[in-house]
Amino acid sequence: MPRGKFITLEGGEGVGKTTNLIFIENYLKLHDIPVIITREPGGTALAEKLRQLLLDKNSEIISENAELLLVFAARAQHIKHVIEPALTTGVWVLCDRFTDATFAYQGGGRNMKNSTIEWLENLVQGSLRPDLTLLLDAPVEIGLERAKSRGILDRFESEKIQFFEQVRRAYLLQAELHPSRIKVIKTNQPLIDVENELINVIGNFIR
Ligand code: Z5A
Repeated sequence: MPRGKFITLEGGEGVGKTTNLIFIENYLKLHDIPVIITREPGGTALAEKLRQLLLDKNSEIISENAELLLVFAARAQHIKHVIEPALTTGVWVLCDRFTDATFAYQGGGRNMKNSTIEWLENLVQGSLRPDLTLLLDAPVEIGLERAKSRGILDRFESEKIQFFEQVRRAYLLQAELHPSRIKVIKTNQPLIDVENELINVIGNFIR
């Protein structure tokens, strides 16, 4: 049985990851591709608990190292219990955020060294990397406006605008570094146009 493909969705606040994840899942199913959707941080019972700790804005101040290690601890569980078992049985995995988010948020947002993140990436993931990454990109103000309209902001969403600008820049840099894996899709356009671009990219990928 061929190994499943690992597709990740990335982008800053409110760019439309969750909205488009469902669309992509349906598109793959239409093509008879077995697929699961999952998210980071999260995806297992322990990883979801770590997610709550990471997003809780009433927690004690979380140090940058602690934040980075919590993200990778959740990822280690997720890979072992969800991602690898699916891929090895031929199921495709569609994941809302993965390690590009660490380069963007902890690297770009918190100014942590990429070499530290890369070291943890190799430790926790071995050779596992996404086969395709869809980077949804929109100006920071648009994404934040959309995210705010949903109500209470979490620990990350409460950061200042400069943080999100740094996150966005770091994401776009990741795309420049990995042009064959990461496809940038602008989401400051009507949803129908975003969906058409997604069909284009994923259609090519399937073929
Ligand atoms: N984090 C980290 O620091 N390091 C890591 O390694 C990882 C994560 C993996 C949780 O992520 C946090 O964890 C995240 C970084 C950190 N920071 N935060 N916050 P999350 O994925 O749960 O959180 P999120 O980025 O806040 O996701 P989100 O706010 O749910 O945004 P979204 O999924 O991209 O957007 P959406 O819910 O699909 O869309 C937002 C609204 O816009 C919604 O009402 C839509 O109907 C609307 N929308 C979407 N597309 C359009 C278009 N094209 N036009 C008009 N309206 C639209």
